[in-house]
Amino acid sequence: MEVNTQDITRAFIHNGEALAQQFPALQQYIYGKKLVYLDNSATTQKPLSVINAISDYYKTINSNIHRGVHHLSQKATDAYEVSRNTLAALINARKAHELIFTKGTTDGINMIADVFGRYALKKGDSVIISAMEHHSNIVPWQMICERYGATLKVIPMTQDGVLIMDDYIKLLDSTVKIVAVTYVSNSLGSVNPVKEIIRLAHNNGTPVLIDAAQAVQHMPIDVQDLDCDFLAISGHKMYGPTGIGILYGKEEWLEKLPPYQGGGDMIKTVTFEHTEYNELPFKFEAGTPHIEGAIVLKSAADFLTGLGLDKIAAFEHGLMTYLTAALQEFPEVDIIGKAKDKSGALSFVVKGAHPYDVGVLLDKMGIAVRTGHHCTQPVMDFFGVPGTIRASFAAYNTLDEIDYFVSSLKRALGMLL
Ligand code: ALA
Repeated sequence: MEVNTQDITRAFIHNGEALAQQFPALQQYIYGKKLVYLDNSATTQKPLSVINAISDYYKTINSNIHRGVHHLSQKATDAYEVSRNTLAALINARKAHELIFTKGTTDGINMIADVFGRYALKKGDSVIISAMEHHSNIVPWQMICERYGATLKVIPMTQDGVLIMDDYIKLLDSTVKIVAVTYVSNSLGSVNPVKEIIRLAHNNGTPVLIDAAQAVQHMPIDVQDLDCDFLAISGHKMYGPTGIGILYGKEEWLEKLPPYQGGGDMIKTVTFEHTEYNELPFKFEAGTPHIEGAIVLKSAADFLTGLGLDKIAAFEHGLMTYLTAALQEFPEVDIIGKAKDKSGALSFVVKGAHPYDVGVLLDKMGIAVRTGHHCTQPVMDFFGVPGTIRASFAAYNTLDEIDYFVSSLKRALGMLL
């Protein structure tokens, strides 16, 4: 593959400096080598704006929300709702109350599997997922199908890691009550045609949940344009804190689905005989939430919009193209996932070397990658590999880091093969 490197920007420049300068964790040396962090699909590092927002929260706001009349409680409540508004704008939701704060993508998917299962699933029904789902978009549906006697159906993929749309169309029949698919595969990097998946499902009268955990940090997302019914994201993969995420649901769905958990905040009135549930979004936010995380998530959203998601997508596409071309020069390397449209993650195996051993040697050279099945065991089974080595990108990575990664991989393979 011929790559014109002149077309690729070497670093994302923001406010006159390379973006990595805003990330204290990236300034570290690991085993005497400058850290090269390529495990961004697992979690991203945090910019100073996010780190400072955490500290500011505890210095000036810390209080419980939606409860106290006192100043700090009001301040916390305001900041919490301002963050919800900002995140609604980030994904272009029609209304802020269509966003529920969750623990993360896994929590959001489990929530919908549980409440949708209660609302709609019965024996003989089915749920469609895809062959490249993360375990968190397989297991909750398996559990719920088992509970109600429904069947889990799987959209197959090609050897390139591309969903087979003709087979999807064949699976879409009157038994299908919901479709749940990932926007971007965490282990293959494939970007799925989710808009078309949603359109076809809607023609069948079926709602769709999108797992956007690996998309929201890499490309603009517009839930109204996609017309998805539900969409789940995680804060920590988009430069924000861990333990916080967003579940978007169309108002009409969130209104009719039953609440997920019972507790404080999700009620209007309670007697021993009957509970009247609160309005959206509080109906789905039982108990004291991760207030700090929710408030700080605004800073992560501001960071993304400040950089520009179109610019991030174009820049990271350059990193992906550059590394793909470099890896193709290694005769012993086989890239797993060859979809034309890829984002975020590049997986590969090395003939004659276990992914774990490659990962350990790279670590000694200061490079962080993830090795293993990446919580997608069915993907590994499909490709007949025990696991892969996965380099995954963020906007702060640079072509110099990719050059160092490639030369370090060469050294590691020299030791192993
Ligand atoms: N889902 C995360 C990953 O792909 C943890 O690494």
